Amino acid sequence: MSAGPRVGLIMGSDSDWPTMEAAAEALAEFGVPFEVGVVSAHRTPQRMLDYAKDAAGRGISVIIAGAGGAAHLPGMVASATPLPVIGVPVPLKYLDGMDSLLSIVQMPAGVPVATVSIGGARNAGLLAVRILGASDPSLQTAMTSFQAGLEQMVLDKDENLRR
Ligand code: RP5
Repeated sequence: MSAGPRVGLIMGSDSDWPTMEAAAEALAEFGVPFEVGVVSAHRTPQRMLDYAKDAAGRGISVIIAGAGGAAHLPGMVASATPLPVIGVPVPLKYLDGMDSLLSIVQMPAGVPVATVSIGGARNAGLLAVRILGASDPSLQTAMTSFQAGLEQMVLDKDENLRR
């Protein structure tokens, strides 16, 4: 397996980072190597196409793309790569992120983007881990332990409430 990044974590602007950082944290928790970059569908369209076209050849297996407002980055990247793309709707000042969500989720047939919730970057990171885990037994085992931890957390909270 390549020692290079396996997940490409990109966003339309550095202003998206406070939201997207949670995806990076999730990937780091599982020890998944990733790269981070700003790739704008509207301001750097050629860079976006180059990134999408080159990613698989560079050993990237999953792309997480976050954008806000007229959030075309995830869909456009998905149109130019065979890799799975996870879209993160970044909430901006207006419209509570509904604009971002609808821009990302309503893809035409044939070009899928796995869209997480508004601001759901942590789940995007965890979904990337699950996708990689389908062909990486140690990662899948780590995800199973993580899920057991979630279950235990709920059981502990339940027990605390009952005291
Ligand atoms: C989108 O425009 C970016 O993803 C960001 O969410 C939004 C605003 O970008 P900035 O004006 O803050 O650079 O393309």
